[in-house]
Amino acid sequence: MADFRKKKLMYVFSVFFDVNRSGTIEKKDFEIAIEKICRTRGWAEGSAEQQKTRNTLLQVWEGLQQRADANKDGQVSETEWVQMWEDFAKSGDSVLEWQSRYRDFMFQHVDSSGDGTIDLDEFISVYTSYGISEDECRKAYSKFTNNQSVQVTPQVFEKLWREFFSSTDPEAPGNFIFGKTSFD
Ligand SMILES: [Ca+2]
Ligand SMILES: [Ca+2]
Repeated sequence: MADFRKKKLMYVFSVFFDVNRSGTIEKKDFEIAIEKICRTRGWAEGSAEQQKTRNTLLQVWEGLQQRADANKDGQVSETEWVQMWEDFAKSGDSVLEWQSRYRDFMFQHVDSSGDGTIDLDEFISVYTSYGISEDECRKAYSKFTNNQSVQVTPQVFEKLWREFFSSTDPEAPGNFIFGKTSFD
């Protein structure tokens, strides 16, 4: 796999999936993510929103585990993660079910106003919660929206998302949708 693509995949692994920084992705990471999201949004345990978030993210985990956890130890290691993306690229599939589920979840999560586009403030609010600086978020947003000239609708987001995971072109706008502007 191209080094550049691998760096992007490892960035997403560490910052968005391995939430507890244990070095592997496991169910616990999703449990923590669910709790954090619901706390941030003020959704009580047992509320409809909390249950929906929980169901969706646990489905993402199950789908990811099924595809990636080759040795069935309940953890997705870095090697397994990269291998899954290699296999995926070779398969010719356009998207796996867990990937589109996670993508749609993230879109709805970031679009907190629910107007069908991700604006800069919404982007900053969510991506800084993953530890990315506000300045970096601004730069990244500007890059993938071509200086805010592109409206981030679900269709645009889907295209950028696909670019992030597949493109080897360092200038592809999709490279920046996870808030990072350089992978050197
Ligand atoms: Ca972990
Ligand atoms: Ca494993």
